[in-house]
Amino acid sequence: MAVQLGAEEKMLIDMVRDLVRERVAPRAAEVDATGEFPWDIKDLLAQQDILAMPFPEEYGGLGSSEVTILMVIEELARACATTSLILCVQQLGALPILLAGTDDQKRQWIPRLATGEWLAAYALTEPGSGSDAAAMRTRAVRDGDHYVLNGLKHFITNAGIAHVNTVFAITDPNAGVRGITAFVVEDGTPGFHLGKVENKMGIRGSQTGELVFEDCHVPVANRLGKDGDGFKIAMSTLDRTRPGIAAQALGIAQGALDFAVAYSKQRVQFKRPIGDNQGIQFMLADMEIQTEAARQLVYHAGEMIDQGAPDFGHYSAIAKTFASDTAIDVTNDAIQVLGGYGYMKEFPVERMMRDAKITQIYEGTNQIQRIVIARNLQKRQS
Ligand code: COS
Repeated sequence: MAVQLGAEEKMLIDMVRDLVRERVAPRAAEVDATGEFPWDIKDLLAQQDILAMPFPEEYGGLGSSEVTILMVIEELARACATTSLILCVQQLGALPILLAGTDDQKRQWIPRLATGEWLAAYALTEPGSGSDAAAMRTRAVRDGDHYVLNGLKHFITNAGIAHVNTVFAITDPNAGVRGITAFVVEDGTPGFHLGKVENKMGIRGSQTGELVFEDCHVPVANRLGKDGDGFKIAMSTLDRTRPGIAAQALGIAQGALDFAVAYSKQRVQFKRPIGDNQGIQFMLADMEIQTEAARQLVYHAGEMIDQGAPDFGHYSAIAKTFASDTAIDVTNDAIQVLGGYGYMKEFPVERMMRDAKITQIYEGTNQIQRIVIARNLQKRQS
């Protein structure tokens, strides 16, 4: 399957490739080492309109196709997974507004997300509700023209740096999944603050932390959809964004493979480049087979979304599972090709392996993806 891109999209991908080589790749190791959010890179993505890609033109965005967004995420992740996550989460945090918001709500928040002036966050997970998203405890109680939020969200990407936080909370504790409602909580809202910031294995430049709600008054005007719509909004958002994580995993795998191939050509042992050995060639070939297979699944999921296929979530889950498992296998093998050098921080492949691990976990573990896939299979036959 060859994805057909228009001339503009091709130019955009070429521009991103140059940008990554010149500006992103040279910063990647430092971003990982310091663990600080790369504001300069965020500004660069904003200036180049990359953060505008997921948003419709009428709200100041580029209105890019999902396939193009995935290709850009892939290019960014080849050099720096943290950088690619900035685009992924801008889409993740804003999608509930695009899917369920009114025109007024979209006009209120989307244009400044599209320019990159504001960042977005998606706050679903809590200490006691990870895979079981419906087990959340954060409460939202209606009080006149406000809701009062109390609770804690954790492992939230962009915690404390996002202006627009999409937050899911229980409005009816007796209604199960139909008692969850979605809100936008803006940075600076009284009763809303950053809690603990996590120290992570990978994607270290991305800020992950807790969001704390203590009698936080959120206007009714900030509710997305109706009371009780929250769980469906959360799930249909993830159906659309999981291919972004798959694209990130694909980019990491491609970056590690590129590095391993180059190394195998110049590293000499036993008087010849190690890449002349069939043992290494077979490893490189297997890495390429997996990476290329992942690419086809990622682009296919994007095309399903672009076409509005009714079961695109099925293909999102497949792409995310396969691409993230591939990223782990390929980065692991890349380290092996480099031998002892692969284990050292002087070379990028150990960082790539640490970054790859999260793609098997966030936006739904690969075990959850398999549940989604299996349930879809059963539904098709019912
Ligand atoms: N799109 C729209 N609606 C969906 C949906 C989807 N993809 N998946 C489920 N729903 C709806 C169901 O139709 C059902 O609605 P009704 O009660 O009206 O029929 C409701 O949501 C509950 O569905 P279900 O019974 O399948 O929910 P479960 O509690 O069993 O959870 C999983 C389903 C496991 C798929 C869900 O909890 C999940 O995705 N967990 C992972 C969460 C995650 O990805 N976290 C990462 C956060 S971002 S880093």
